[in-house]
Order: sequence, then structure tokens, then C-alpha cells
Amino acid sequence: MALPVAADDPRRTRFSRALRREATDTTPVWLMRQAGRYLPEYRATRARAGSFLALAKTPELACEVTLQPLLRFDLDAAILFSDILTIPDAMGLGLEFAQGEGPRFARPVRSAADIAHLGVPDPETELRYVMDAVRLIRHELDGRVPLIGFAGSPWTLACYMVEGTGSRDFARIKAMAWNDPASLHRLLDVLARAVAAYLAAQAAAGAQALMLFDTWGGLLAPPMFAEFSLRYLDAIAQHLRAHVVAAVLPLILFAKGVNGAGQLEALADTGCAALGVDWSISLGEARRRVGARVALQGNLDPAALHAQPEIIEREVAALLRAFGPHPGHVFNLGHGITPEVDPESVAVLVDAVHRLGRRAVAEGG
Ligand code: 1CP
Repeated sequence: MALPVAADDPRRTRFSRALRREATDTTPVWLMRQAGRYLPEYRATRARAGSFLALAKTPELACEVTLQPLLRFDLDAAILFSDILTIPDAMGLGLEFAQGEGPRFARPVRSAADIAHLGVPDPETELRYVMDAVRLIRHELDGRVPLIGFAGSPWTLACYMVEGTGSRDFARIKAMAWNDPASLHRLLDVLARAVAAYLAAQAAAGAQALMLFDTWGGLLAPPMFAEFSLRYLDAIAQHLRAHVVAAVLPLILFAKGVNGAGQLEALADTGCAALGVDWSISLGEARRRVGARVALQGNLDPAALHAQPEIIEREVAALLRAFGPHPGHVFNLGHGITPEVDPESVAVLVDAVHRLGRRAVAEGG
């Protein structure tokens, strides 16, 4: 496999340096869901595995699909191939993915008694397949680019656990937030402990950056976001700072749809290294709001990958300009790549970021 690079290759460190807001030769780029259905080789490996879950639970295959986008594109980070729903699965909810549908739990969490039964899974036994995948990927990457480990936020995991499946509005958990907040807090508390242990174990297994996905944080109005999501993101960040290995790793918080009313500032106050930003706010405004305290990761509309190559380049240039000539930008989409994207468009995007990012960096200093 043609992955290893020379000891002084900037790709080894560009991403980590940008997260620490240090100068880089050009803007680093990786893409959420960079390993996934838009790649024919991913679809072939998944067919060989038999199902998405078999793929995620077999470390050799998870490693193979993690590396697939890196063999095609000049990306600056790898992200562990797994899913946020591994934790509720390990808690005993019975995760299934029906062909062509989203996730579904056989035993969703609906009552105080259901919540009382949940325990914190031991990452090195019940989630051993994830840790084995992290170790194997690190070995195969051989230092070419850093590996990102990740987990879902307690709120986002609870959304799926209470609803039992994906949803547009997750009405059941919102009803619980109003009608039985004490039970919901018990659920979020056990999830925060599980997520913290899981991320710390990924760090110990070799992950070099950690990312928390709060995909559904934006369903909550600001006071409820503070109470039911931010509070637990904060608890996890604090826990990781006390962990011998995780403490030195950059933590990226991505809370989709959460840009208003001081929320970005509050997320930065957790002490995280970087904020993932969706495309509903300009990077320039996000930066003005949080200052130089954290790096920013984002935030191209994923649908821009359906545009003509010249338009993709134009959008990349506009986004680099919006961030401005400062260190501390990791280029990404504002959410995951969709399955219909042409891989050629991803090549155009990655190339444009590196080419135009050099100029953006040079103008800065
Ligand atoms: O059919 C398939 O092959 C399954 C599609 C798929 C993939 C490629 C799922 C099912 N999960 C994944 C991988 C995955 N999931 C990664 C891998 C690393 C990467 O390349 O980025 C990551 C980071 C996730 C995280 C994830 N899973 C999130 C948070 C990020 C986000 O996209 O908002 C969420 C909400 C999930 C749940 C989930 N898993 C899979 C699907 C289709 C969904 C979404 C369901 C819904 O619409 O609610």
C-alpha cells in the first residue's frame, strides 16, 4: 500500500498543527464521511462484509475502508471507520441496519426502568473491535496523516436511543425533556461516562485527535441546548483533560445547527481545541465570535460537491477568504458527503484547498 510518506512530509503534521493554531504550509483538509457510499470501492467492501455492521465490527475491513479515501485523495487526516451508535449497541439496545434504511434499535429506551438498566460498556471488552481497528489503522497509516477517533454526543445518542431510529424532529426525546427531565438527565449522565471512557480508550489505542458529533444539538433552543447537550459535552471535555493520554490530544466539537445566541462561544469555553462549523454561518463571522481561542473546521455546503469544478474552486476560494489569513483552519464540509457525489468532485475540492490554501497562508504571513 502506497501510504507511508517521508519523515519531513508536511502531511504528517498539517492537520494537528492547524488544530493547535500553528502556521502550516497550506490549509489541511479532510471530509466528514470521507469513507462511504460515494466510493465504489467502499460499496464493494461492504458487499463483501455482508452488511454495514459486519464491516464496522471487523477491524481488518474497517481499516481497509478507512484507508480507501486516502489512496485516492491527498487528504490530511484519516477518520476511524465506525459509527456513533456502537455505544448504545454495546449497552444492549440491539442495533440493526436494514438494507437501504437507517439505524434501528430492537430495544429502544422509553422508561425510567429502561434507563436504570444501562451501564457503561468497557471499551476494551465490549467495544474491543473498535480499539482493534484503531490499532490496526495506526499501524497501516505508518505516520502518513493523523487518525481521528470519534463518538456521538450524549444528546445525539439519546435521540436515537429514545426514538429507536432516525427521525426529523425526535419528538419522543423532546417530550421526555419536558415531562421527565430527571430521567433524561440520568440517561445523559450514563452516556457521558460511556462516551468519555470510549474516547479515552481510543486515545490509548492510538487515535491522535478526538471528535464529538452533536448532530442533533440544533434541535434544541438555546436554554435546552445548554441543559441537555452542552453540559455533557463540557463534562466529557473535562474528563478527557484528566486522562493521561487523551489530555494531550486536540478535541473537536461539532454541534450541527448550533451557531446562535452565544452557543459557539459557550462551546469554545469547554476548552476544546476546535469547533466544527456547519454552513449556516460564515467562517468569518464564526471566527469573529470565538476569536483565536479555538481552531475552526468546516464549512462548505456538502451539496457544493454537485457543482461544476470551476464553481467548486470558486467556493473554496471564497471560504478561505472568509476565514482570513490566520492559522487555525481545517477545511471540511459543513456535514457529511452524500452518497450521490462523484469522487472526481472530491479530487477537485481537495486539490483546490491545497493550491489556494497555500496562497491564503502566504498572504497571512
Ligand atoms: O449503508 C452504509 O454503508 C451505511 C452508511 C453509514 C456510514 C458510511 C453509516 C450508517 N455510518 C457510516 C460511517 C460513519 N458514521 C462515520 C465514519 C467516518 C467518516 O468517514 O466520516 C462517522 C463519523 C459516522 C457518524 C454518525 N453516524 C453520525 C454523526 C455524524 C453525522 O453524519 O451527523 C450519525 C448521526 C450517525 C448515525 C447513522 N449511521 C448511519 C446512518 C445512515 C446514520 C444517520 C441516520 C439518520 O439519518 O438519522
